[in-house]
Amino acid sequence: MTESEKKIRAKIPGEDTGIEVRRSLCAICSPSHHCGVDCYVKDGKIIRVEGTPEHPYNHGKLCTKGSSLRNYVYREDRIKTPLRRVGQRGEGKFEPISWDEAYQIIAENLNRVKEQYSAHSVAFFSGYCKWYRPILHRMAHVFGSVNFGTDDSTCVTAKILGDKVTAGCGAGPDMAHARTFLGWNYDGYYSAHLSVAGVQKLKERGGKVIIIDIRDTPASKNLADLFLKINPGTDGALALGMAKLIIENGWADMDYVEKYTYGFDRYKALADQYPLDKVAEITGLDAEKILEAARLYATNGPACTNYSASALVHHINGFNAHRAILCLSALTGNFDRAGGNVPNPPTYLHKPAGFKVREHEFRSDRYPGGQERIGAERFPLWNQLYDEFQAVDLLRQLEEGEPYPVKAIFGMGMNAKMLPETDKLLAAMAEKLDFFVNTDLFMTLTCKYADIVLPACTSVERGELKAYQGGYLTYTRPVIPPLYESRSDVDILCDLARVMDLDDGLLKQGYEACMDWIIDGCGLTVADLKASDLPVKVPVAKWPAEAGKVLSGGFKTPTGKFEFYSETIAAIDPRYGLDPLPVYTDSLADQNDPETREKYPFYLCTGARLAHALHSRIHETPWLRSLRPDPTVEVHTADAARLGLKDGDRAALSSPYGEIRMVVKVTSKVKEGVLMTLHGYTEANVNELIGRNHVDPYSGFPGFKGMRCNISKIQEA
Ligand SMILES: Nc1nc2c(c(=O)[nH]1)N[C@H]1C(S)=C(S)[C@@H](COP(=O)(O)OP(=O)(O)OC[C@H]3O[C@@H](n4cnc5c(=O)[nH]c(N)nc54)[C@H](O)[C@@H]3O)O[C@H]1N2
Ligand SMILES: Nc1nc2c(c(=O)[nH]1)N[C@H]1C(S)=C(S)[C@@H](COP(=O)(O)OP(=O)(O)OC[C@H]3O[C@@H](n4cnc5c(=O)[nH]c(N)nc54)[C@H](O)[C@@H]3O)O[C@H]1N2
Ligand SMILES: [Mo]
Repeated sequence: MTESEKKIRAKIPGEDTGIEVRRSLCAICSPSHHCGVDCYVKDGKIIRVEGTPEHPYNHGKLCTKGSSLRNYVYREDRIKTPLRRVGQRGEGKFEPISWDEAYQIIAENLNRVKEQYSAHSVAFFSGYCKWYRPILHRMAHVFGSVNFGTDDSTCVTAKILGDKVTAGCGAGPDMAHARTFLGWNYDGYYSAHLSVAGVQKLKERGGKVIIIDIRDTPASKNLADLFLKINPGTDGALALGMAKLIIENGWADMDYVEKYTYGFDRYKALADQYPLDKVAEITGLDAEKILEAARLYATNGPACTNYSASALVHHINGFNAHRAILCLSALTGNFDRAGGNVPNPPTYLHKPAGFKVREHEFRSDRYPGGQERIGAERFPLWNQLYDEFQAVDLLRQLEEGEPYPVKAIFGMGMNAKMLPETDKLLAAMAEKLDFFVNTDLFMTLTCKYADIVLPACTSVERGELKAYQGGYLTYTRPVIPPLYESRSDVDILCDLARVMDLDDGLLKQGYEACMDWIIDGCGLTVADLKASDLPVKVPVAKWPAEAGKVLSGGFKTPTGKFEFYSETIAAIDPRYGLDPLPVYTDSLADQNDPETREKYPFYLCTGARLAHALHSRIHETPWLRSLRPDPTVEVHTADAARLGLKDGDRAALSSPYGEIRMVVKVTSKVKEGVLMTLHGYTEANVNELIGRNHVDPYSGFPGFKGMRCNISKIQEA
């Protein structure tokens, strides 16, 4: 072997090897992360991926998912060309067509529905991807439809709305200055790996960590000084019980409460209903541990809290559970205080970066009005506070056609498996829609129901704008050209704006012009950003966020205070029965009749994060699938013994809505009586077990993490 051949085998970049390192970001996972990656490219192909050491966000680190980026990009089931359906909806028979043809068919059909029904009968929907959303959102409005919806209908928004009604805004943990970290359903190792270092540093400084989770996790094992393994869905009761202890023991910051909060007396009266013995009974926790958690959090301050994006608000009592936990931070004077939770408004696509851009204006300036969004009638709080339709109501509106029919869906990464009763949703789409187009990387179950399927490209095949904490903006450049005939989502949207001759000069100019409009005023242009292959510090950025601004400037709530008692909720029509206080209710309240209890004795928790999985999108990525080859249900040792279940057995999981099959994993990490599974598998989709009406009435969020269920062994023939 020659020297040069050896270097090629070792993948060493250089002129002699023809290997070049090009930089991009990995967009497989949560948009709040998106690590910088170094892609080693030879002959137009990515041959190696590493974390970018100089990247200000991930500093060279890469998780399990990012490490499989190459395997993801080159998956064989990538959609290669635009496709037109030739079989029945759902059958999966398509023929390739040209981009021009696809655009023409889309334009004709969307305009036809608009003429025959109305523009609102066309719903624009985005799955988990966030990067193209400002363009899609604006396009929906310019087309004339109020109906833009996304996975925000089930992700984090319930928490955001809880923050809004209580404090006017959200507030992140100020880990650098805290003495105590209350990791309420925190397991960064699985869901946000770069956040773990901050907790480790706090421990190194002698700080204390409390973890509250329903299962043993790496965080409970490696980080917790105090671990509360709580009964699922009972967190609201724990938070109210802790409030009672904090008030009773004189640990509350009453100066703060008097100066900055509203509704304390009513909140105290509510907390009084949760004495320690009752809370211990509900939560399944030792009374001493509850007392210790309350004492530590309230007296070893400043203390900050993790507010999870989904774990709590995926219970039908989760909106109020989140509010009850948030209230503890005001009760102890930790909201907007250094070392507590400090507001830090999002810059772009939910990501705080210390400066403002015109994203909101770009999205909403062209809002057409003239009709209520999908879900408006059923979820008034959501509708009042969030500028998207509530997709959880899509199935009902499709079926009933009330208050008006939905006749077309323009989907990007739309994945029906994300929503309850997936099979019914797909059936309703097949039956009721005149036209459905979906754009994805892969031929998913949902794509099979589309009339037209468009091939999108991945993050390494496109350029995109992204903000990073620390005051950074980046505009990536493609590492390789789009594979096959795939295109970048935003190019597809801007092409369509031209083909449909939409009345919007900005969209017709293309993505870069739109981004320049959005970042106008930051002191940088897209051209400046493109000149660097690393994120660029924005001159006007202020980082880190300063504590105390809300306390001095006033809370953006009706009373200008932190509202233990929400006047926003009090103003909602009483027939909805929404309580202005963060009351605790049973997370299975709608399933407690004796028959259902008996038939479905288990508590099913779906989708708690694991390192190798992300929703539906990487179950089919071979390297990642190899880490857990089967859709698996975790069963407690005692339950398994009682039911005669062993590791590797096949079992049927059933609920009043359906039945799926999974492989058993016996463990003592979960609690007795609880079953845990991932979501997003096509062959074992847990959302077929979750009822469409099993939702939190405040947010509309489905109870993904709390549903009655049964399990039984399948006797193999
Ligand atoms: N049972 C249960 N259900 C849940 C949850 C749970 O915990 N349990 N979690 C909920 C939460 S929090 C969320 S966020 C949602 C996630 O909801 P989903 O939207 O289902 O998330 P994904 O499956 O990651 O992505 C949807 C699709 O986007 C495609 N995609 C990936 N990249 C691109 C791209 O660049 N362009 C385009 N056009 N498509 C792309 C993927 O291939 C995939 O088919 O699921 C919710 N549903
Ligand atoms: N690897 C990976 N990372 C992800 C994702 C992914 O799919 N895979 N998804 C991303 C997305 S879209 C989101 S929304 C976020 C979600 O991020 P998180 O909100 O952090 O979500 P989880 O990891 O599901 O939940 C955190 C912990 O809460 C626990 N938990 C579940 N139910 C309860 C309960 O009733 N009470 C208590 N106290 N704890 C409970 C779980 O066991 C889990 O360990 O993660 C993001 N990061
Ligand atoms: Mo999410």
